[in-house]
Amino acid sequence: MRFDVVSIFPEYLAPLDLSLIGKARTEGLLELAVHDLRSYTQDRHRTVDDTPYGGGAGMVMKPEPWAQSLTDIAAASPVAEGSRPTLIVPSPAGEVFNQSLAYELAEEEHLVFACGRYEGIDERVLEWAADSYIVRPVSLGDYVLNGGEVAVLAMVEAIGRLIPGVVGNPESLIEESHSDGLLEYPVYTKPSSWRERDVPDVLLSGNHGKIAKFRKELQLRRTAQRRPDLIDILDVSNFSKTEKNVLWELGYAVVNGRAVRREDS
Ligand code: J9Q
Repeated sequence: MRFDVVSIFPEYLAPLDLSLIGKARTEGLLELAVHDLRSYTQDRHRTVDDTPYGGGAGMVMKPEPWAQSLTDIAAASPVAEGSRPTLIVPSPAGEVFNQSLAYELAEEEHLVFACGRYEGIDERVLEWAADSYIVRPVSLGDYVLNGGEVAVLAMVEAIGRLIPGVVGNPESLIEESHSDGLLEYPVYTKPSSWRERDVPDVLLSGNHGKIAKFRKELQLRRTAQRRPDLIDILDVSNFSKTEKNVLWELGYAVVNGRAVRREDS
């Protein structure tokens, strides 16, 4: 798999030389190049931004340096004739990045990331790029970053680790893929008693049936507390009597295979 990243702050992407992704690059499992947008400018000041038409705060990234860089990168793309690389544009106005999008993008042969700064990239770049790329504006979530670089670090890690051979222990990946739409249960290690806090007894019992039941209950409790939006979309049609009882205790009834909030009374 090949990744290209275009940024006016290429040093921001230095963490991709380290750890899991750095090792995968060294081992040839993935190719990654970072390009300085300013190297595609033509003027003596290497200008990448200008004032917005129509007024408003801040600056907008000029189209031509983007066109120069994206043309070069598309020309060197490893994708087959008649197919297009994917251009990911980090933007708070994009579709939200999640694990299912990570799986989808991990199937691609060539991903190009365009890191915007300031108020964003001239919109015509995204329209123009659609001739040679599948263009996807992507958001990391509803908060404001100064630019796309940190979003790209997160996405490259989430996608890169799904490439076969990148994660040393593939059992971790299999376990994740079987994740059941609930938050993970809490984990503990030695010592069993630490600063007057004990690991729950059941985890020391060796009773694997009881342990599984205990963990599922904790998953349900913390999901209801922290991510009620996940409870709303949960398929509970195959839930056991005890699991349904936990949901009831948490204020939910089971209706048509869904957990629905009971009236407060
Ligand atoms: C480029 N706020 O924010 C959330 N996901 C992406 C972003 C973002 C931003 C500014 C520029 C990306």
